[in-house]
Amino acid sequence: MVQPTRDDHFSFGLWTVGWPAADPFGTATRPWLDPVESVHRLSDLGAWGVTFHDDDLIPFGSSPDERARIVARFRAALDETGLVVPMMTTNTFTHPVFKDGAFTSNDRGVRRFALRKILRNLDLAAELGASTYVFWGGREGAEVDSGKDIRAALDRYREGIDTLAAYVKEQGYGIRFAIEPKPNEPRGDILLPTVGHALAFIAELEHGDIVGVNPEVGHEQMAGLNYSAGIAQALWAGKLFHLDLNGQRGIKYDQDLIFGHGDLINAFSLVDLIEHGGVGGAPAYDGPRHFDYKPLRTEDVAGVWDSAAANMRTYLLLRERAAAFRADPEVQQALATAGVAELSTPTLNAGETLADLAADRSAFEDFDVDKAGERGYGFGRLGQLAVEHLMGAR
Ligand code: GLT
Ligand code: MN
Ligand code: MN
Ligand code: MN
Repeated sequence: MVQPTRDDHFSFGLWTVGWPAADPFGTATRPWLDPVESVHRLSDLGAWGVTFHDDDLIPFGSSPDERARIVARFRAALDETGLVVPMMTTNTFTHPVFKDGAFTSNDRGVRRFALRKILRNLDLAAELGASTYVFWGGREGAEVDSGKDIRAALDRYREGIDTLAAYVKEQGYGIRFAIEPKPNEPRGDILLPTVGHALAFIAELEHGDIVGVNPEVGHEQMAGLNYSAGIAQALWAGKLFHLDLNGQRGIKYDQDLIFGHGDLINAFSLVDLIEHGGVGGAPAYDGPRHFDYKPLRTEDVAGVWDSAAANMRTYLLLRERAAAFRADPEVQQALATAGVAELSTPTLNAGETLADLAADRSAFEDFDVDKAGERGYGFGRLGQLAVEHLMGAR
């Protein structure tokens, strides 16, 4: 039951297990990891997919020949293991050229270079069968307010995304874009800092039909927000195209901990939502369960693979606990007491007009506000039942 299989659709970024653990205060603590080895190890652990930035696989500045050779070797590993590439992305943040951003750099030459770098990687994504292309704009931002014209930056962001989306449609690639919000780090303030900002931006695009979001647990929590509530709104908008699972403990630097190694109660509600939040308890989201975490800097190579397995195991355990929570008659009773299902009934009757409502004395003149005000919803009891299931106490 807690043994991952391909059907679970777990995927990992090459940059996660492959992180050599250099941070702003110290050098790498682990050796470079060959992407081909990562493919084999992830496959052995029961993962289904692998994702990557262009530069994770093909070092920045490689010649066309080198590029072709590296891709062919990587492809052979995919063929051998059966691992798929469900998502790809571009590194538009490591090289100094991107220090003021890619789509939104004040330097127009940098913006044009960024578009070219992404364009050729979109061709590779199509070649490898990826259906989602992520845009994490970590360098799209500023530290000095007067140094960045935010409205112009949003114009350029929109121009960039629309130009690339038009290309994908023209080529018939069948790729959808997913914007990944983050409030800060590495920039002091990043554009499109939360799921809500990204959804509002997408509504302004010409090709917004193929653009959604890729929310990361830690990034929303860095902004003090409720991740599973943000995921619910993205689902409601029809825009949850992908997600990044990890752990974060409060409002601080981006921790990228193992999934569940942070706000475990919110991780529980997230798994419950995506696994059972659809019609009749079906999954509400059927895309990849993608882990974007970093093995702790203190771990050796064995610890890297332990931690990769831990992400999947935690997810599966939460899925088990959420199913038990839903099946528990006391939980069903508590849900009824709380009126959770009642919220799905429209507030007006079918065909009822505002005049009908105004004429309905039971809605106002005869409505017993004091009695309605006395109702106990029992949310505390419901929350405790969730915690007890989570703790394996029920
Ligand atoms: C980077 C970032 C992640 C993004 C990756 C995609 S790169 O590691 O911190 O959250 O998902 O570009
Ligand atoms: Mn992160
Ligand atoms: Mn990260
Ligand atoms: Mn991420």
